[in-house]
Amino acid sequence: MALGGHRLTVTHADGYPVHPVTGDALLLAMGERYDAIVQVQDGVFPLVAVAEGKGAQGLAVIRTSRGTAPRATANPKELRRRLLTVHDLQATPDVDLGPVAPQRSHRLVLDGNMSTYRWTINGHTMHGGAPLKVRLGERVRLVFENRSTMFHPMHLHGHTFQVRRTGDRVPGPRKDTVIVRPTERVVVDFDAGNPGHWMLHCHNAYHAAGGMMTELVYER
Ligand SMILES: [Cu+2]
Repeated sequence: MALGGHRLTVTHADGYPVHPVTGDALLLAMGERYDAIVQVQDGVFPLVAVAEGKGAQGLAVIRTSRGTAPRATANPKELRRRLLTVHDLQATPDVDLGPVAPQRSHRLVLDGNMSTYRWTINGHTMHGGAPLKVRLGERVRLVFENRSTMFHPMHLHGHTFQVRRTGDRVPGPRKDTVIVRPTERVVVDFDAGNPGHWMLHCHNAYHAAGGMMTELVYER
């Protein structure tokens, strides 16, 4: 998404503060939330969200003075300038989980295709796979590997995680939903501090309904 004629300064990811970063466009998925500050100019401007992999887009209009409204097909040049992604962001120290070594790690291979419309985690749909186990007090690592050609915004209930940037060591933002792009590997860490049975699923509802869900459970 982008706002024509403006730059965006992202300040929060899924409600958690990040060191502010300025760019022209922002990549976000179903379930993700970003806060951004813009210095609104004088005029009428298109706020455009372009759907990945489709020839469709959404439009809102920001108006601060008289002028002609942009067309529904408005295509601001900001969309082709600096695109901010989750990997540009870093949590502020007050919400950084710190460099604790994970005591447990789960690998989650995301797969599926448009012809069968069966979307899987480690080869299983929700009803076929074993739950992911954790124990109270552990630092847990989730490693998402996307082997499909679709984006998967992965969302964990009951917890927030910290995305690890390149090399798995650089701390990224605190979040509860993270996009895993095709062929991408994304690493997140969280503290297991909320016993229960929690869903972990793709936030593209069509993919979740097609099977891309699993459960996180606490061992005693
Ligand atoms: Cu998905």
